[in-house]
Amino acid sequence: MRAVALVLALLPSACSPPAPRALDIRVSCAPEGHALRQRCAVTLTDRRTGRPVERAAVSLHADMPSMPLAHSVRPVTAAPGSPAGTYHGTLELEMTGRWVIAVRIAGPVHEQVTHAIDVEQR
Ligand SMILES: [Cu+2]
Repeated sequence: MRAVALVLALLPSACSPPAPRALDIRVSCAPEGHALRQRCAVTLTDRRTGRPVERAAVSLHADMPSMPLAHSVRPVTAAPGSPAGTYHGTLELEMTGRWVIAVRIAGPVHEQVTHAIDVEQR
C-alpha cells in the first residue's frame, strides 16, 4: 500500500491531459449562439470510487498558444449543474483559431487539465 502511494507520488505531473491522478476530468466545449462564446462542461469523477465529485472549485482559463501574451480572457468559475459532478462555464473568446482551455480544480483536490478547441466562424 505504501509502495503504491510512493510510486504515484513520483509520477511526473504533466501539464497536459495525460493521466490526472485522483480525478477523471472530462471537458467539452460548444459554441453558444456565437462562435466566440464557448460554453464548456466539465465532468469530475473520483477515479477510486467512480462517484461524481460535487462541491468542487472549478475554473476555466483560456489562452491562445500561438499568440503568447496577446490575450487576457477573463477566467470563469464553472458552476455546478446536473447531473452531479458536472460544472458549466461560458468563456468569451477574442478571435477564431486554436484556444487551449485550462481547467483548474482547486478543491477538494488540486488538478489541472487542458483542452484544445478550434474556434471557427460559421
Ligand atoms: Cu489570438
